[in-house]
Amino acid sequence: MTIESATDYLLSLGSNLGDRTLHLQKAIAGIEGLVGTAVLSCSDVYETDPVGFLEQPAFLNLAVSIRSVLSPKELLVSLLGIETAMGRVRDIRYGPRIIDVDILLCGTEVVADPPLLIIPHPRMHERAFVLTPLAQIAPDAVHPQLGATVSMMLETVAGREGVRWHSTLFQNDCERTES
Ligand code: X6L
Ligand code: MG
Ligand code: MG
Repeated sequence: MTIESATDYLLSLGSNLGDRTLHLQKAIAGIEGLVGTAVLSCSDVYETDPVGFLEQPAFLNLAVSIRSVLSPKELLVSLLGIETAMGRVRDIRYGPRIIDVDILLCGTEVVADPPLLIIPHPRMHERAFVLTPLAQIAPDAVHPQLGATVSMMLETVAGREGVRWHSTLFQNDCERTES
C-alpha cells in the first residue's frame, strides 16, 4: 500500500567556480539525501558559455529528474539549503556561483508563489544550457503553459552553439533502481 504520494520533478544544476564537477556531484548527493527523495536519472555534463552576465567563467550544467514526497515549496527550501550548506554566497546578480539548483518542471503542474517559487521555471525555454541536458533525460516532458515538449523547445532555442558536451558524471547514466 502506498502511504505517501510522490511527485516527479526536473531540475537544472550549474556551477562555474572552483571544482565545478565536484560541486555538481555534491549537490546531487545532497538531493539524494533529502527526505523521501530519489534521483531517477541524470544527464551528461555540458560546458556552457555564460548567459546574462557575460564576464564570468564558463559553467558546467546538467539536468536531473527526481521523485520526491516534498511539496514544491519544501523542495525549493531544501535546495536553497543545499546551496547554502555548500557555501554559496549570493552577491552579483546573475554572477558566478559554486552551485545553483533550479526547479524546472513539476510534472505538468503550474506552481506560483513568486518571486522565489515559479514552476515552470520562467525562462527555461529560452536557455540552451537548460534545454540541452534536459532533452537528454526528458525529451517528451511538456511545458504546461507553452504546450511544447523539451525537444521542441530545444529546436528553436537560441545559443545552442554555446553548449558543448563535457563529460559523463556517472557510468550508469545515474539511473537508479528502486530498492
Ligand atoms: C538579458 C538579461 C538576457 C538577462 C538574459 C539570462 C539572466 C540567464 C539570467 C538574461 C539572463 C540568466 C547560468 C548562466 C546564469 C548557468 C550558463 C540566468 C541566471 N546561470 N549561464 N547564467 N549557465 N551558461 O547555469 O540563468 S545567471
Ligand atoms: Mg539558475
Ligand atoms: Mg537558482
